[in-house]
Amino acid sequence: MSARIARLSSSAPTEKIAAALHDDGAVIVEDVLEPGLLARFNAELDPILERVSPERAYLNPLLAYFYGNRVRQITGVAAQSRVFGAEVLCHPFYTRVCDAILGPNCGSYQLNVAQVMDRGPGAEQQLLHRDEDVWVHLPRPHAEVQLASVIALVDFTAELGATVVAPGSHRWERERVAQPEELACAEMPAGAAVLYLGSTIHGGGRNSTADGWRRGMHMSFVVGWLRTEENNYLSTPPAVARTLPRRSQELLGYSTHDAIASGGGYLGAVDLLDPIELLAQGKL
Ligand SMILES: O=C(O)CCC(=O)C(=O)O
Ligand SMILES: [Fe+2]
Repeated sequence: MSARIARLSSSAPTEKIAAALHDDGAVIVEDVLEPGLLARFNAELDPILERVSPERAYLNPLLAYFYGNRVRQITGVAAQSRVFGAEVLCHPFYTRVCDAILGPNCGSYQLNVAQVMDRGPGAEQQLLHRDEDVWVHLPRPHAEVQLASVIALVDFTAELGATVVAPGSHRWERERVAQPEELACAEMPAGAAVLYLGSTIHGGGRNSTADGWRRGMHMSFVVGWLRTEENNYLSTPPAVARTLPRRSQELLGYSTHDAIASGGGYLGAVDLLDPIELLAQGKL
């Protein structure tokens, strides 16, 4: 694993972060979550993770193989962690990067999936993949539809299973397989994040430690006109969404996707109205 991922600080100009993503398909950004926020988030996750078993049910055998049985997962994080729902999900850092990467290709973007992935001892390297392959029917080439990330909630080391990325692979032919020397390991301190495009090859790393857990926040965003991987309206139903900031409600898909200004139409209406307004009026 001798390839390198560009490294920037979260205080770097958005254009620099976006340029690294467009050039290399991935970038490590340090200090995405400030220490106080990180500590409060982890404190909220601790008791939830205590109750989670790595042996869990999955939609189908492929997903069971993909995640394996050594990973503790928290899904529907916005409904389980107030810190996530009110502060991490709508963090201004993600807004400015998503505005730059996804903004030009949609009326608005939304959360695709939010999962805490606590990869335990014995977790094997995930099958290397492109996240955007869930939308296999989307013709190629296409504009950028997804920005994905893993936030390190503990220090990410190679031994602990830091995310593995193939920089530049967003431009490769579909069939090309990443060779070991083309892979980079996203070693980074807690609070940093590795950001990658939907078309960049990557995967969770192998946890070769005897007793360490690699706690990461897998969070990705997608243009508002594609169906999301996690059903965010059911995972974070109106009763919970109502208590979250409006920006988080938007990201959870409660607002319509309005492309009328671009000559398109709207998506996601309820009773021909914008559900986020119905939520605000107590009608949802
Ligand atoms: O946990 C990681 O490092 C990456 C996870 C991932 O790529 C995925 O689940 O799609
Ligand atoms: Fe992935």
